[in-house]
Amino acid sequence: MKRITKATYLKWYEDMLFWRKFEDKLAAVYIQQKVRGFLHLYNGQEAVLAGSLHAMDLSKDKMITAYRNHVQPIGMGVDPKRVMAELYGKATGTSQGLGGSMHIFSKEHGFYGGHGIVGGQIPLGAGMAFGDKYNNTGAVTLCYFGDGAARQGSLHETFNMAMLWKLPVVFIVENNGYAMGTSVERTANHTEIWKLGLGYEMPCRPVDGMDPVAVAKEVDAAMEHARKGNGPTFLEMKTYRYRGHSMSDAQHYRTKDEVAEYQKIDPITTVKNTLLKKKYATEEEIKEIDKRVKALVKECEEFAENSPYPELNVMYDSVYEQEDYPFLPHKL
Ligand SMILES: Cc1ncc(C[n+]2csc(CCOP(=O)(O)OP(=O)(O)O)c2C)c(N)n1
Ligand SMILES: [Mg+2]
Repeated sequence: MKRITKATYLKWYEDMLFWRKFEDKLAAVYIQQKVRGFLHLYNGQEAVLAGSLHAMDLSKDKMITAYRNHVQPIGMGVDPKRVMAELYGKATGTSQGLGGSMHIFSKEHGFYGGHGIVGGQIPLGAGMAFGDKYNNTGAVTLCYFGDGAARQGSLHETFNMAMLWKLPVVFIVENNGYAMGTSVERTANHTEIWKLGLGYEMPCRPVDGMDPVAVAKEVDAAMEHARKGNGPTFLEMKTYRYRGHSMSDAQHYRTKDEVAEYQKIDPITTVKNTLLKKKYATEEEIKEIDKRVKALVKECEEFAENSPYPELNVMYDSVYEQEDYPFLPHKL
């Protein structure tokens, strides 16, 4: 694995803080109705992404996830201004403003969405890995999904085939404790989701998803395993989301104390404390980073605000049309 150095911790702090503040800004502009539709925020789960990115080879590896998907493409190199513009529905967005919050996508950066069908991305992730194995690219796909998605039948079909064909994919469940308002305890007779891999003899492990170091180590080992042709691994990231499922969630299913408990092990605070303890940064230097983050979030907001909405024709350009399509005659 690439060494975890002072530079890594500094990057983790700045990246994670930026992702957190980016999401906070989205929450604010959503309330002002500048961003519409559904909005699912990643606050609390940042260490999963930070650790994963450390293990990836961004020149070729791929990522696919669910609808909690604004900051992953940013981590993979997509311009955050374009992500914010996409959420605003503006022409300068990653999908010309036609995708919105749940469908950020950038093939160029190896980020394949952005999927609203719970568990829909699990077979798609295996398909991407199949393509890489077939074409001998040496790339590995990281396929993320939630604890709720882990209960979908598509997981079982995919795990079976991924093992049979030894596909270069790492399945990562981000167990944040809840699927909308339904706790993991209420969805199954056991709560150790990683054990679902055992039935397929797939290597599987639980990981502290609040610690980017633990995440980086486990994702790196799983990616190496896949790159050597040994097939998939299933990792359960034990994590937590601070905000509601989406912006319309009143959160009656949990207490404020529960959220506060997890905030005590917040990955951003932990990394900041490490920076200070190891003397990798002074309080002053941390303030400088905080300032840079604030300025970049502002830049994203201004870019999105000042961008035009798409031209009307874009809507038609994006619809499949075939004049001689053999429609069946309609019968009442
Ligand atoms: C097939 C399908 N069923 C139901 C829904 C409605 N739905 C949207 S999100 C969600 C919960 C998913 O929770 P989880 O997988 O734990 O992800 P998290 O939101 O916690 O990241 C449900 C049931 C959906 N989008 N797709
Ligand atoms: Mg969940």
